[in-house]
Amino acid sequence: MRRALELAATPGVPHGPNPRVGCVLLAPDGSEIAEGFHRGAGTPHAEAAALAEAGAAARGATAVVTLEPCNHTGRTGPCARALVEAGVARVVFAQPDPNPEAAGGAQTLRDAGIAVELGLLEHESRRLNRAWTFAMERGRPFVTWKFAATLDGRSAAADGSSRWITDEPARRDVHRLRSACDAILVGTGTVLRDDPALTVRDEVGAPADRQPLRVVMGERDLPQDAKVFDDAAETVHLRTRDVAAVLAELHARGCQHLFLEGGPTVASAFVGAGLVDEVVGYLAPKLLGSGRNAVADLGIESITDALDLVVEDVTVLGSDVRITGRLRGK
Ligand code: AOF
Ligand code: ZN
Repeated sequence: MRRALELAATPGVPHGPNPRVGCVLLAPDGSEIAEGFHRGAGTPHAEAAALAEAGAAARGATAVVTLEPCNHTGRTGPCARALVEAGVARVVFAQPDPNPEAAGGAQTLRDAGIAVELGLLEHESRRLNRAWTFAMERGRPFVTWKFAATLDGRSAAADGSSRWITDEPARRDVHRLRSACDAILVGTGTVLRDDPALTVRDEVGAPADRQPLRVVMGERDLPQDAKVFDDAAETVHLRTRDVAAVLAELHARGCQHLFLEGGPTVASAFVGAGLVDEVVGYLAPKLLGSGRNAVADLGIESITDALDLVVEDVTVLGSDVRITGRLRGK
């Protein structure tokens, strides 16, 4: 299963709507017959790739897959049936398929007399497909709120200036995180004040191959010459302040991972509604003493009511520090 997970995570697979899946076929003596992994929407599933490589040798084999074999005919045929037809004797998978359209493969396999085991390294598979799994199970995108602030929590000075709080390595890191998301959201206030492009630039500053959807939320009108309306990427302006409605709309558009880059008002709307799952804060070794807070009032009066983060990572980037945490209870 570790090898199957490694295959699933093969670098170079384009970001898309499908999960990352790996598969290893083992002979009864435990030796490896074939391997496969999924290379993105529209291409063969991991199991199909491994079965194609194995040919007749798949008869009597054990298939080790990171995800429950699918049971549906989508862009490709059902893998559960393909495993049955190939004469596989046993299937071990990590993670049950949370996609209601594709689930049920384990039962199909059992009904065909195949031994099925599940749950091996499940956590690792869920982690690899964190946003996909979350969106399938919860019916909304996984939300990461990113902000940059001085050590005393200011995201802009008293005169409104905010360029540049963090240094180049932290800014490059933001582009890396943006590129792994499906949509980037800010409020109308950020567009009117900062006129950000909200695109992904690669190491040398050139536009990346794929651009996340740009989302502007809020009722105010925006100038048509704002950078978010250039043709570098697609943009939607959602004229609402209802964060749940925004997430429902983005989910319907296939967004699994939303990157919040808004100012304090947007941040507090999402955090206050309990709709931020992960926080990525870049802290610069600077002090301002006054100016805009990274997040606006959350209605919290006492330290005992503070929202707690479970810290998952702390990384030094140049002179700045990145702290990544999950909101407790998520
Ligand atoms: C994958 N790759 O290796 C496996 C998947 O649109 P389709 O036909 O490609 O189906 C996508 C669904 O199939 C996906 O959401 C998941 O539930 C299931 N299994 N998907 O992309 C794979 N095994
Ligand atoms: Zn499949």
